[in-house]
Amino acid sequence: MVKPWFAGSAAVFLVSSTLLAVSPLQADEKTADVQKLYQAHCASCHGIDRLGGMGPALLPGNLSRLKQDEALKVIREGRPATQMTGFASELTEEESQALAEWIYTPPESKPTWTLADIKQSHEVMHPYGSLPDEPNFDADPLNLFLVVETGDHHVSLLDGDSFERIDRFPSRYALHGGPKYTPDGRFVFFGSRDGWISKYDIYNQEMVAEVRAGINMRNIAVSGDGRYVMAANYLPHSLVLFDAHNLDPMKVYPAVGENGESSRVSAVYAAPPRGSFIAALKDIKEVWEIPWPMATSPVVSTGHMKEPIEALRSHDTGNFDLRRIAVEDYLDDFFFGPEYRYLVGAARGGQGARVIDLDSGEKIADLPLEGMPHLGAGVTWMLDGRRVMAIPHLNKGLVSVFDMQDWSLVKNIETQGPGFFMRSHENSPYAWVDVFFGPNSEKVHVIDKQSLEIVKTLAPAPGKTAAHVEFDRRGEKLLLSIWDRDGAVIVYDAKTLEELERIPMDKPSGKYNVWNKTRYEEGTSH
Ligand code: DHE
Repeated sequence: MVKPWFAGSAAVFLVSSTLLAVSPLQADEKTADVQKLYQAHCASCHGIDRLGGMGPALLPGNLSRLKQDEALKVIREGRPATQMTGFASELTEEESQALAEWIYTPPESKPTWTLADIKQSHEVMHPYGSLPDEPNFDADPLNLFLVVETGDHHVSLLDGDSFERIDRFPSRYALHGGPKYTPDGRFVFFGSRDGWISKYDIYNQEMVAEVRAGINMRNIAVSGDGRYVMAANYLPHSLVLFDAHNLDPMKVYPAVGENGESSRVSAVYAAPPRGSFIAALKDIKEVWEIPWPMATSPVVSTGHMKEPIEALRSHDTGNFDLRRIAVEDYLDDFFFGPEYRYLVGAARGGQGARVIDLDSGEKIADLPLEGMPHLGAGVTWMLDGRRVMAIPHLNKGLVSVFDMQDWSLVKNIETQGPGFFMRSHENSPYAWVDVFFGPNSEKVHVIDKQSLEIVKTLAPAPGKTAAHVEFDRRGEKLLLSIWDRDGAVIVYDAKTLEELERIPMDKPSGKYNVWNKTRYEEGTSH
């Protein structure tokens, strides 16, 4: 059965209580009134059809991170440091409330976003090759950090040695997923939940190109040679391929299974040793692999991938043709072994995880994981000569450690609540995991990677969520976010665990070190 287009929206059909209390005719009138209000006050920025414009899209799927009472507050008071002004003097409380409810209802007809729409959204501010090729700063260009600040939708560029800010620039509304660097670390691509891909030139601190891949996007991936970008969408159900130079759209892959069913795309990943993109499909039992053309020379050759990554590729078709791997379950949220031969995917509905051999397409193991393992947050390290992977759970206070040779469970480490992100570094004896959900969200655990015991629990800002760690390129220092409007990024000594510095930031979320990301460091996400 083909799913309705809005399936999975966090706020599916939030029908207004005021609408329920009235007759269908009155309800129609109310809807017409609120639509008029929307067209008069909101459409010029958010689009006549709520698909977004200068402001974000106002559709249920896009608003899933914003509670309705927060939306009402934004309508009344505006959003600081953005173009969104408050409408308290122009709209009555009732009108504001009606608008805040209506934007959480699906539109009458299914929104579309075609290749023509993508092309029309495309803007190149500085064509590839038009800006100087040398960094205009003295900092080590491979030890920079990008910090996404979700409070006022900005990004900070930090020197990874001095922690001075080199730049702070506005991002699109609600970035999600890690920004992805080109292998030389010069350019970075950001993806927003609204579907925007923004390419930023770190050496010149300029946004160089933008394009909108979809209406509700999950994330983006960049090919191992930095030449292609792939976007994964919930709405429409598609993957979209771009030339990374100027973000020219190349191809749209409608997400339709062999059986004709349409699917949301949960995420797309780059698998550099295979020379391919791997996509997770939410509503069909398939994993997709799309190989990119082979580069003429290897581009990344260090980090825990000791071989030049392009040379490791096990096939050489590279023609962007789709390979479908049939799987037994709906697989979501992936983790990959270091060589990208094995994929670990979480099965829908808390049914554990499956290990798939990407070469043969066969399932080789079931991982006994109850609940919701957050595989995207996993890290690996060597324990007694064997590689292990560790993952937190989204609904349990546990970190599960698996042996990646025989996929046996080594240990379940109990934590003070469910965690979201886990991080380490090859040079650090510790792995860090937050306690994102529940009453202990101010806490962060430090786990000894050899004894598998929690050796320290920090609560650096009582009452405020502390989450997401990223190490510097050498694994000597690390950054931790205090996830609050009056927040900060805290710099720690990775060995002594002493706090070194606190850099004020506006609700910082993820942090991304150029070296760790481009070298596929074992303790971080890619
Ligand atoms: Fe994320 C990465 C999925 C909710 C912040 N998140 C990812 C990735 C996936 C994912 C598949 C890896 C993609 C990548 O980096 O390219 N996230 C999901 C969900 O399915 C989930 C649970 C529900 C949803 O509605 O999307 C979800 N994520 C959240 C949040 O609520 C977070 C905490 C706040 C926010 O900004 O939305 C959040 N997700 C992040 C961050 C990363 C991320 C900061 C990148 C982490 C990294 O270090 O790479």
